[in-house]
Amino acid sequence: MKKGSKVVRPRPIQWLARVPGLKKPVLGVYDTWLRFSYRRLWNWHNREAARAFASHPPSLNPVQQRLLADLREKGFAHVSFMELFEDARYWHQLNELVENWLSTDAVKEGERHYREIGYKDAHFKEYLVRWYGREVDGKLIPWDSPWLQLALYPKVLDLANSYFGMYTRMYHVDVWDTIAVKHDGPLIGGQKWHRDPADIKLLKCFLYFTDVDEASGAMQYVPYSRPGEKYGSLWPQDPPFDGARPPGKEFPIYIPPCDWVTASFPKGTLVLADTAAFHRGGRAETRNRVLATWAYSSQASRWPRAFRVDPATVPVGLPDKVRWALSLQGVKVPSRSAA
Ligand SMILES: O=C(O)CCC(=O)C(=O)O
Ligand SMILES: [Fe+2]
Repeated sequence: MKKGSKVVRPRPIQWLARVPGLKKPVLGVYDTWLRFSYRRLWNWHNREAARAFASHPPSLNPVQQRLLADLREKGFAHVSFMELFEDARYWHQLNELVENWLSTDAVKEGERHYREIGYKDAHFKEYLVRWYGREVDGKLIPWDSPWLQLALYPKVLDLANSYFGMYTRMYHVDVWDTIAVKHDGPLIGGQKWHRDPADIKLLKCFLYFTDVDEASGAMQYVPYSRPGEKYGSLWPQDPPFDGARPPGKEFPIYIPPCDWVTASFPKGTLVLADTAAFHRGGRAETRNRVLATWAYSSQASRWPRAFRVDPATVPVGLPDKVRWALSLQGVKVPSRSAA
């Protein structure tokens, strides 16, 4: 397995790999099998989620249908929050939460530190101040987290599930403040062209709380670069272990800039992208980019969820799609009244 990959192996494999002398052979054989079988067994691993979804297909409104058509066609879509959610109060609530967060000392200190010295020896995603924190932390978040609720909002979740043709698994949620600083250091983290590692089909959402353009680190995306498409076989992922990071110099030779799109949109835009395709973003130079972001994979994904929902806060009687999204199927959760 590639160093640094976060893939979770089954318990028995983990135990066997702890026996002295067995680590290398056990992981070698297991990982070879996983690499061989992941794509081949993807539909099989997702069969129950697909069946459950097919037995209760959501009915999508015209806006959702347009987004779904765009996603299917090119892996990329956008819409204004108001057009999709039709709820000005909800938008103002979220916006106020973000404004309050941005004015906290912790965020201001994070921005100041990166602008003054942090950027000099940054090598991954130090250019972000994050509401919840690094992906690896598996942070415990409460059920009523406004950002979790946004990611589970039926209009968005139904769209994600329709794109996958199954009940999806939500694996990431956060709010990012992308710090603007002009410098000539190397591109780092998500600023370099890459395919995400979490699955062979993905859906990431980005809700803008600032106007976003190239100077504020807008994401760039290559339509038709998902597996199986025109650019899909260039620098493929290594599923389920890793995405891909093509060499920056060669990239524009194989994929000319006229085939890239830039997610420059006003505040209040929701951007949706299948990030198994090539994308990059987050090199802000003049203005910070502030967005909420969350992501869905298939159920087959071996990638760890970046957060945990505090089980004591989860209500009973959740819809199936939410239970699948949070892997709560079959899990008994205590009701609030019983607590
Ligand atoms: O900051 C960006 O626009 C890039 C983000 C990214 O690569 C990702 O969320 O997978
Ligand atoms: Fe990415």
